[in-house]
Amino acid sequence: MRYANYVTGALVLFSAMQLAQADTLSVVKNRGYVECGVTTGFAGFSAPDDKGNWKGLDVDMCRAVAAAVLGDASKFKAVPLNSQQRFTALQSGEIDLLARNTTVTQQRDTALGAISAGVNYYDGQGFLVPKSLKVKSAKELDGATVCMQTGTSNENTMADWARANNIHYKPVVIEQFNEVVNAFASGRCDVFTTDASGLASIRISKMQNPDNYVVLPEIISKEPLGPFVRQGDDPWLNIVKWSLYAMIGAEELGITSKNVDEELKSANPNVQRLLGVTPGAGKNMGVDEKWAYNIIKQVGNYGESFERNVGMGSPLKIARGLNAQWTKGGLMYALPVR
Ligand SMILES: N[C@@H](CCC(=O)N[C@@H](CS)C(=O)NCC(=O)O)C(=O)O
Repeated sequence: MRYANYVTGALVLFSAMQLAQADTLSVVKNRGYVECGVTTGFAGFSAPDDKGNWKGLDVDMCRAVAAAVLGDASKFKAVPLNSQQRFTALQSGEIDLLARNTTVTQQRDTALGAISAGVNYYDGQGFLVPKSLKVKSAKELDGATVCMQTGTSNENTMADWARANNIHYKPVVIEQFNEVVNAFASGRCDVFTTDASGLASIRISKMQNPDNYVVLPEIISKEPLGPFVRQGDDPWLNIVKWSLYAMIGAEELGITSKNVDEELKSANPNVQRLLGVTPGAGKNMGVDEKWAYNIIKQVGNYGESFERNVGMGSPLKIARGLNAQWTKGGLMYALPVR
């Protein structure tokens, strides 16, 4: 019921706004920065550091688009949004881009006036529990109180999974992220359910003693997370989509923020096209031929961003898993720039 209201409300707002800003590229160029929807603070994916600079794998999407369009990765404004607020902010034109652990689903990609621009993290929904609960498997959660956030895909997935597995649970659904976290930390609920990446982040950055908590082995859904833009603005959709592909493709080609200047001399035609040495890709999108060079130089390739923000070089220590390159058994596969 709650979810239905949220969807209906969003649709009403969408039709009222009627794509007020169809030409997002011009709007962004004139404004001089990208308005980028992120979370209210989710370590590793989108959170401000102690100096107030927004960092994370999703924030790198904001930075990549800023680098591609404006030549400067710092020219974006992070707009913090909770799960419930995100699609309305996109529909109303408050943001140019939603880059915030958002699962691509058929409904979101069609009926909300939003459209997916790719997947920057393949995830699945899981469960975080205190070790004191003495539960080793999600199958033992019958009778548990389960915390989750309003307006997430996690609400419905939890209900579907519980029904299928004949598990009865008491949902505690809260709109503000920090309030759900506090409800869980204080024992108001036994379990926190959301994307496994989110659970890793919550465990490390929000729990006073991470060692007292464990993520259960079951992953109950596919949660392909990625950026969204408004429907009806294909040139902008292309820019966001190809900014992500530039990062993924650069990793496949072995181009990094460190060696990108060297790579300008590469004899590989794929490298030459991506870096704008052979022009065309920039013109096709109405941006500078150095669009991908600027992304790679200032933000790094996908692997660099992954390691720095959520991988082994970060507190989260998440393995590449499904997010490895397709050449290494993962799902990250950039479409070719040619
Ligand atoms: N991938 C799921 C869940 C994403 C989500 O919003 N997760 C919560 C985690 S509990 C979150 O990011 N909260 C941060 C916030 O609201 O600022 C979805 O797209 O619905």
